[in-house]
Amino acid sequence: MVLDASVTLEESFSPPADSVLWRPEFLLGAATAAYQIEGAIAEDGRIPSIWDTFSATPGKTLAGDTGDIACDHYHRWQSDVELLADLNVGAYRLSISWPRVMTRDGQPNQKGIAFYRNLLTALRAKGLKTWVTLYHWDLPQHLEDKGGWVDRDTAYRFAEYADMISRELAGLVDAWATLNEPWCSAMHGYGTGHHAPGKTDVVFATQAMHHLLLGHGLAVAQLRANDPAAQVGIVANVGRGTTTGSGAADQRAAWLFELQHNNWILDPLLKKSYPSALWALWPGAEPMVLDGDMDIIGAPLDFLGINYYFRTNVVSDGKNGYTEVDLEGVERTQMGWEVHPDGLRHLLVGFHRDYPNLPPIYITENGMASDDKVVDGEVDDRSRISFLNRHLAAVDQAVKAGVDIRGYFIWSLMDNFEWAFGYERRFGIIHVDYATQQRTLKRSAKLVAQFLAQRAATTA
Ligand code: IFM
Repeated sequence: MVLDASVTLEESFSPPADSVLWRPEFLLGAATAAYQIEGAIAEDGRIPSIWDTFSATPGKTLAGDTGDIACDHYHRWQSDVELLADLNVGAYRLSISWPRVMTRDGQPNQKGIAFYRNLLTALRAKGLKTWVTLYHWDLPQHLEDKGGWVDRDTAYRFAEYADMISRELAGLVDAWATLNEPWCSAMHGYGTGHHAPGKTDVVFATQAMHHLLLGHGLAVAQLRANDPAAQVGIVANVGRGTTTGSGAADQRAAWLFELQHNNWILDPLLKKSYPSALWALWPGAEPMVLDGDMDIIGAPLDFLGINYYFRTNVVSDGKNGYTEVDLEGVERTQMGWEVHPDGLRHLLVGFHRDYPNLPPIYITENGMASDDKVVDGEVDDRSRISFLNRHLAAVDQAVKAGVDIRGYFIWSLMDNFEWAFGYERRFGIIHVDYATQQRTLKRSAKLVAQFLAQRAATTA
């Protein structure tokens, strides 16, 4: 890749000299997920996932888009690894497709496993650290047919998958994350129905969350046993909630928003209990928890992955909950999400204060969607550069406030299948032309590469 010589570091990606970003040990990477980029949904023995079923159901995704082809990464992974190396990033976060690597009867599918073995080997050969998520939402459909995450048995099936794949790939992974964003799997999958499998009952959502977390805890033990040199953690999406309301009920509404989004996951992981206020918010939805579950869920972690995107403004609903109220005149991304970097700083500092056993943090996702177009071979995504700059500054502020944050992954390496929003929403620092599968480095990608080259040169 040839960098555009007219683009200067000072112009738009310029962390101050004392920023943590300049430290060579601060990991800067890019992230993707299997279903969002791989395609090849019926090749080499891959079996159907809940997202194949959901996206093929009319009305579930924008324009009826599916992940059938996506970025065709399954066939283009070698050139995608070259692009990653050109970006000078220190790490790549990817996910493994459970239905690609495990047969219906729980046996390893060696052809699917070979894809990841080759990919991880190539990444390592380029000097990249490998961050592997086991579950980024693509549950095998046959497990959903038996009840999915609402059924406790799925947690045990997940542990078997973790056991199998960590034996197969031991030594090739720097960091294993069990789950990506259990909140979305549980709430959007089983509560709102916006995601696969599209169920809509909060009682399902809370039980699914418990089984996701139980599966996580069981998997942690397998990963540690099979791949002792690797770090083991989990990735949670977190949300900042504030209120424009003036009353105590509105303040409580904002508190409840964060409790529901953040503490619902972090308390069981780090305090071995669910926040009891949840059951007043969702009467009758307390999950069935068996003796010993919370100890399994609360197993020590090497890292906590934090995904952050936006702030939500809420007011009291006049009962025991909250209602979202959009703020006027604020900066928003193509998703309609408010750009609010200080929310990230605020949450990180709060987690550091509230959880004495908080493990080291990696920001495992942060980024924005914009309606990027290729013009004369270039993609000028200045809004993304500004977004990244401001969020990285927020991370730096949190580090200076004492939070142990060790890395940051941009979501995403390339434009991809944005779940219910299909291909219209573009999160990548690399543009993908889905008709030709042509990849074009956006301006943000070039600046990140340039910054990392400069960092390497100044710290060599
Ligand atoms: O694309 C998703 C990703 O799969 C999970 N975290 C949020 C991203 C943007 O919506």
